[in-house]
Amino acid sequence: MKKTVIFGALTAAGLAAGAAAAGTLDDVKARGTLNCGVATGLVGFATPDANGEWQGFDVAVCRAVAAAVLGDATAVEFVPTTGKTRFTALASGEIDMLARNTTWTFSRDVDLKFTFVGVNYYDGQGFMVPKDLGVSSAKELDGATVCIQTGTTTELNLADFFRVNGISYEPVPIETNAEAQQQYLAGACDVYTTDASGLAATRAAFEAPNDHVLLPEIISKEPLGPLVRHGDNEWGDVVRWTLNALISAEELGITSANISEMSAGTNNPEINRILGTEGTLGEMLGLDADWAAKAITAGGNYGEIFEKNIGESTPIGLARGLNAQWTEGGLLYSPPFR
Ligand SMILES: N[C@@H](CCC(=O)N[C@@H](CS)C(=O)NCC(=O)O)C(=O)O
Repeated sequence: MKKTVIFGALTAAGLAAGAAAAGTLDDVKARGTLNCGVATGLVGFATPDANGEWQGFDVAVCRAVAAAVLGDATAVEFVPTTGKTRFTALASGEIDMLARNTTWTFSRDVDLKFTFVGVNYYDGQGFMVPKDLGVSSAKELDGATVCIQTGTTTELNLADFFRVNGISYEPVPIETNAEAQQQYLAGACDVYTTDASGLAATRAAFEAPNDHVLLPEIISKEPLGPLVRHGDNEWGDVVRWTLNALISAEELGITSANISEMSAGTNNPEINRILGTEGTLGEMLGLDADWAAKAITAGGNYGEIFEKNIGESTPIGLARGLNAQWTEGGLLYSPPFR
């Protein structure tokens, strides 16, 4: 196997969100737009379409928050971030929140001082190889060159996996997914490793997706979710409960098709509390009574957002799997709206 490129020492250490100021909700309201950090480009998750409009599963979280806070799902300034730049962008206040396949880990919470408000995609790290390589397990990758995005959990998991299995590899450090795709297709590395959802999205963009296989091993837990700075709990609550509203909406059967009808009142008290016809949940958050209705209207409930952007009917073709509702055998479980 090819041996290329040198290892770059890569860590997000040294960052601190200490500069975080409270009052993000007021800042966003005063500004009239939400500054939302997303990926630089990952089909299905966050990518500008032919008209330059951002689309995707992570983008939908930004739009839902903008709709909840500002009543306008288009009032978002999307800020592309790489694996490396995303934490500085959030810590410095350049963005109000990050919604970019980012894994919730101990050190990002405790050391970098960010609050993950929930999980919008339960993932795990996988490997993609060209079929021609003739490899059927990651354990056969001894000596391989591996394309890997810097500043990610992927780097550390990769090192752990090879160490535990007593095999060696040569990392080919990469900044963005687009670059990884290019390098991998050009043969600069034998293997591309990242979160399995990212591999599926990347492969879907290939001219000949069937010439590449995802190996069976999933070597880590990657709970991906939106995050905010420590120290601004009110803002954290807004983002957390917007995500929960999307998840609960699916569980309770609130959809794009029926939301205007349900917003007139139903015989389910929890639906009424979410949609603001009963109780004062919006007021508690510092938002309008119909904040969640606006968030759900922005792109549909969690299930609708999943199906439209990354689901089985899209080229990315992801099954719900762990991301099914708890009532369907998955891990999605919103706390109650009461
Ligand atoms: N889950 C990992 C990896 C996240 C990551 O960087 N993923 C890549 C590939 S799925 C990505 O989003 N690329 C998009 C881009 O480069 O803009 C983490 O949080 O560190």
